[in-house]
Amino acid sequence: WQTVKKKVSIIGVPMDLGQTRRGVDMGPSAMRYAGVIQRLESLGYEVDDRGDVEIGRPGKLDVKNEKNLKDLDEVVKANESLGNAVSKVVEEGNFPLVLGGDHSIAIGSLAGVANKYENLGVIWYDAHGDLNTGDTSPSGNIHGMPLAVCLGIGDSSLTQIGGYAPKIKSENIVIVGARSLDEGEKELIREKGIKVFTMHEIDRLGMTNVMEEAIAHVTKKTDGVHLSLDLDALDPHDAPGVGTPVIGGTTYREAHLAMEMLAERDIITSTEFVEVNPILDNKNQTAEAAVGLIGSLFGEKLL
Ligand code: HAR
Ligand code: MN
Ligand code: MN
Ligand code: MN
Repeated sequence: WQTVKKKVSIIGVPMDLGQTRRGVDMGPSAMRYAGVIQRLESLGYEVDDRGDVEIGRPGKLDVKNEKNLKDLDEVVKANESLGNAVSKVVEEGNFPLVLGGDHSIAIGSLAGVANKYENLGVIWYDAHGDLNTGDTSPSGNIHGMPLAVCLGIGDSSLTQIGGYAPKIKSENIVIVGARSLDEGEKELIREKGIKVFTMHEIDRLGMTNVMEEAIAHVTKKTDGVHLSLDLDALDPHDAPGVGTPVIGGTTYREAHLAMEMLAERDIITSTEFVEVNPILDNKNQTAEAAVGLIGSLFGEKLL
C-alpha cells in the first residue's frame, strides 16, 4: 500500500462548545505545533493543510435550552461547515484527517464521509460511549452525544446535519476503551446490540485480540472505516490534557499497538483526533501523544 499513498488533507476544528471546559479549541494548534504535518511528510505522504473551520463565538457561553443541548446553534453551524469541508476532501480522492476540537465534531466529519460509502464502519476509540441524547445526558454537553447522533438518534437539528440520517448502522460500529457509560447509553448499547470492548475486555483479552476482533467486526459488512479517536481513551497518566479524564485507560503502548494494527490492515479511510486540551496539558504531552498515534496509524514503524 505504500505505493498508493493518498494525499492527506488536514482540517482543523477549533471547537470547544460541545462541552464547558474552555481550551480544547486550541487542540488543532497544539497538534500542528507537535509536528503532525512533518510527521506525515516524513512517512512519504503529501500533506495539504486546509486550515481551520470557522467556529461561532457566542457572546454567552454554555447557553442552555429546553432540549438539554448546550450551545446547539453554534454546534450545528460548525458541523455543517465541517461536513462540507470533509465532503470536498473525499470527493477529491484525498484522505481526511480532522483535528479537534471537542468530540461533537465527529458529527460533521461523519456527515462529510458517510454518504460516500454504501456502509461505513466506525471505530470509536474512547473512554466514553458518546451515545447520549438531550433526554439521557447528565450534562447537556453535545460532545457526549455524537455517536447517537450518527445513528440518527437525537434532535433532528443534529441528526440531519449534511441533509441525511442515519450516517451509520449500529452493526457497523465498534467502541474500544470504554469505562464511563451513563445508564441511558448502556440501554442503547443493549437495545442496538452495539459491539463494545470495555477496559475489562482489553485487560482480559489483551489489545491484540481486541483489535483483531474489532477489525473483523467493522470490516464484515463495510466498504470504508472511519476512526474516531478521543484522547481520553488513553490513561490520564499518558494523556493528561483532556477535559474529561477517566482513570484506568489504555496505555500509551496499547494505543500505539491499536494504531499499528490498523496500519497493517490498511482499513482506515478517514479519521479524527479529538479532545486535546492544551490548557489542561503538561507541556503539550497529549498533543505529542496524538501526533505519535497519527504516525503509527499512517504506517510509522519502530524498526
Ligand atoms: N457521558 C458524559 C456526558 O454525556 C461525559 C461525556 C464526556 N465526553 C467526552 N466524550 N469526552 O467522549 O456528559
Ligand atoms: Mn468522546
Ligand atoms: Mn471521551
Ligand atoms: Mn491498562
